[in-house]
Amino acid sequence: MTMLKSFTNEPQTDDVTAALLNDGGVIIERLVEEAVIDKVSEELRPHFDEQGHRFQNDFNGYKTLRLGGILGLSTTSAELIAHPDVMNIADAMLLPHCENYRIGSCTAIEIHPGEKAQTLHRDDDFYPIPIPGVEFQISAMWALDDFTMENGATRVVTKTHPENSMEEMNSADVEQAVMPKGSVLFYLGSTVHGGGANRSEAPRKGLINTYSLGWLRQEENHYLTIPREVAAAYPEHVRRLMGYQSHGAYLGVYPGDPDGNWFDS
Ligand SMILES: O=C(O)CCC(=O)C(=O)O
Repeated sequence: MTMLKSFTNEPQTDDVTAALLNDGGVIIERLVEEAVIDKVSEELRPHFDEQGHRFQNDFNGYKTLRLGGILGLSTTSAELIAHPDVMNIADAMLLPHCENYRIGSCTAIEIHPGEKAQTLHRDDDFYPIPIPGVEFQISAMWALDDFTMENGATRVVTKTHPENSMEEMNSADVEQAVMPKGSVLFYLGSTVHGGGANRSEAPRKGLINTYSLGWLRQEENHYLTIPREVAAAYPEHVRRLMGYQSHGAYLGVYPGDPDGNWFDS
């Protein structure tokens, strides 16, 4: 059981964002068909096996496989990354503070049996200057397997207050995002969270996508991570999410900018 609010049956964006702002995290259950999830998992599998170990360290763990640059590895992942309901939540949360937003990072994470719980952390902390009342990003964590208490469902410190120090966090407020495969957990950039320990016998696979305000530097440099021709083959709304768009008339302009912000377009 999780105390995080879980919606089913096409919830209203307002209800989801209200729960997200109130609790720091919220789940929409079974937002996509299992077939889509299975296709993403199938596309990622060889990459997990070949290079998933490269990201192992004290923070990510040594029994966890990870992958970045997901749009370069799995074209089906765009169905999750640019899912219309995710875009609605991101619009509501981020557009009050920017003209457009983009992917911060896309990371696939497979936590293997025996992995310990990840250190709790706050994603917004890598931006050096906080702005009270402004979330720099939101995250959408897709369950590519069922997420259970035993297999390492993401831990979320509910009602995290951005001004609280990590030491002030109460372990009683840590909830696990238990959810069936195909569900998505949203949490705020200010929400303290981390991967859970895997005490089960099978791996737990998830895909976390962050969306950050358009005037911030992206966590993962998509122009250099996703091969140019792969990026070009995606539809415009996905290319824009990768960062192929300027923010207003002055930030990140380039020849071919889809809004015509380059001086000679
Ligand atoms: O795997 C998870 O459930 C969360 C991972 C996470 O928060 C991170 O790696 O930053």
